[in-house]
Amino acid sequence: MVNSFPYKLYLVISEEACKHDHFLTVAEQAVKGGVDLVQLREKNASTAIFQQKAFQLKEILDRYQVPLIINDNLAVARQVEAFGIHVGTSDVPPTQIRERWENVQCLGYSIEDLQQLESLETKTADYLGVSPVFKTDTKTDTIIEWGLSGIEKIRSLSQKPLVAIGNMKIENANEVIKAGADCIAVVSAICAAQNPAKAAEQLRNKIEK
Ligand code: TZP
Ligand code: MG
Repeated sequence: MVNSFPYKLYLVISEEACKHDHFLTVAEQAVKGGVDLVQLREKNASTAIFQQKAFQLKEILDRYQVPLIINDNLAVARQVEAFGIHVGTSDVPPTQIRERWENVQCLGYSIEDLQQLESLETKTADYLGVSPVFKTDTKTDTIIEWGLSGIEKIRSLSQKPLVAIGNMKIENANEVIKAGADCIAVVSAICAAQNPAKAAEQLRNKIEK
């Protein structure tokens, strides 16, 4: 379990989301620009391919001492000795993750409705993903659009670190932080950028502002 959550700019990456460069290049550039936490989210890869990509990514991130989170796949997370795992409401629940991976350092859980906040699953998580803050083409099977008022509401009800995800970009990063988010998570704002390092740097500047 993490005692603190110092992360501000969280890259959620997949090979498919990277439009101009190989995902490993994008990840390295993003870290150079100011990303301080990375999640590998491979929805369509087999466990073998997912694991291979995770090892490759971790090797790069280790050089910069940036932690790796694995989306959903507990086996991959454990095999690569990731920093943690992120799960949603239709994945293995956080209480079971802790039973099956006693040393998990950072366990993220997506929040899709307010009732979830009272659950043991939410209390078990190290950080909460506010998912999604704004509608996004990157993930369309979502059930809510929290908006700034949603972040404010969750902030008033929970002490957990809040990670804002869903159409986060330079234009809205600062107001999302002001509404109570601790960290901004992005896919396309960095993965689809012509210059991922510059995109990360600009986002980081907005968050710090
Ligand atoms: N979970 C909620 S929204 C989302 C995920 C993985 C996708 C965010 O992608 P983008 O491109 O940053 O809007
Ligand atoms: Mg999931």
